[in-house]
Amino acid sequence: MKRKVAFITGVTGQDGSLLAKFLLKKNYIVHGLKRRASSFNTGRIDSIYEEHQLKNKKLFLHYGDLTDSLSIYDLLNKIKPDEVYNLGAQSHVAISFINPEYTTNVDGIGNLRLLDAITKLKLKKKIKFFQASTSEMYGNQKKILNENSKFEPVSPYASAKLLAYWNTKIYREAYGIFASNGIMFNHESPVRGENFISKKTTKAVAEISLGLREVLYVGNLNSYRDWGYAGDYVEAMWKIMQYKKSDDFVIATNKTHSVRKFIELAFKRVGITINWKGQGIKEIGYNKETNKIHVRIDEIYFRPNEVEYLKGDYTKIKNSIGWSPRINFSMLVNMMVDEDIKNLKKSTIQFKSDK
Ligand code: NAP
Ligand code: F7E
Repeated sequence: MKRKVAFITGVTGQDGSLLAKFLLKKNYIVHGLKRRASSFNTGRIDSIYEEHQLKNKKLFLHYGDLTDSLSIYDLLNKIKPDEVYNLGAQSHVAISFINPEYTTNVDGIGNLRLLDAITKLKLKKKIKFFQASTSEMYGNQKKILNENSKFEPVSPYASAKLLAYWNTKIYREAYGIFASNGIMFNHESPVRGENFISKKTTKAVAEISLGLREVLYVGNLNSYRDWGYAGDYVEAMWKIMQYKKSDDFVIATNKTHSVRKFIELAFKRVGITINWKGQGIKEIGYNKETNKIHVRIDEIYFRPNEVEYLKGDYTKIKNSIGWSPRINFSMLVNMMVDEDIKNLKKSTIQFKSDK
């Protein structure tokens, strides 16, 4: 059988690297877009690159950028993929307030560059397109959200993603492209970026448990997120692309937990019970047994606008495509803490033997 060809933007990121692994296991040929950087940015895919590229040429990386129409057009023309997964983005909500124009260019117009290239190329092959849309598009509604809920973005990241969401729909309807949106709620993994609250917490907890630091500084403890496991979410992306028709699907767990709860669970994994004292920026989280302070608030992590509560209803994808999450919240937190401890121990041993 002819091997399918996938093109992934954001292949060096959390989801892109997990999706590349997933598709390679399914015998795809995978092409990924990577940005030029002054230091290596392929840490998440180096192991699979060695395994697959050197042995039987299944994984190819190409320099390019979502802000560069020429590179996008040229690569699609050369690769002629069966499936395009647009996962590339400036994906940090707080940073989108600092770099709103750049975020809009990459996250909003980047999507348009891909969609427009697909229509203009007029390839014989029908290219399928997946857009990594986000629960941030809903903004602050404090209710369970599904495909019919209204969008009320409250950050430049969310409005850029909403532009991409609409253009995905518009190109589907106007040009008949197979173009689907996965409206994804937060999803994490051991390879999550280190400035998202999940990974920032689990890494700090691992360091605290090994005596390498004492305090974790955070912002808003009281927001709620619907946290799932990224490995489950890349499977959902692929299933959406194999479905009989293109459409928009919420990918979520239908559960929500506070940042505070995430932190408590992560500490629990290493045997520390966190108690809370004080209010606002004076609030602290301390070890119930030793009284040592392990969590403090730093205002720099507050956002100009906050999404306080997110919870997604994944009934549509469950009933139509047969996808459900496998990893629950506590399994996710434990997995991330365990992996961070393992990696830290490895690097400490490495450091000692290097000395
Ligand atoms: P991530 O770890 O931040 O990865 C983003 C990827 O995009 C990286 O490979 C990054 O390259 C690349 N990128 C950034 N700017 C680019 C540009 N100008 N041109 C080309 N590539 C660029 O994000 P993620 O968590 O894997 O998320 C994947 C996608 O899903 C993103 O679109 C995100 O907005 C969306 N999403 C994520 C979540 C979530 O909870 N994870 C939820 C909903 C939607 P470098 O490695 O060089 O930085
Ligand atoms: O924040 C609060 C913060 O940055 C989660 C992205 O993948 O999911 C992600 O966006 C919550 C927020 O993720 C800190 O204020 C407290 O309420 O981990 P986060 P996010 O903003 O929800 C959506 C679905 C995406 O699409 C995005 O690409 O945690 N929080 N203290 C903190 N957040 C961070 N980053 N750092 C703190 O110290």
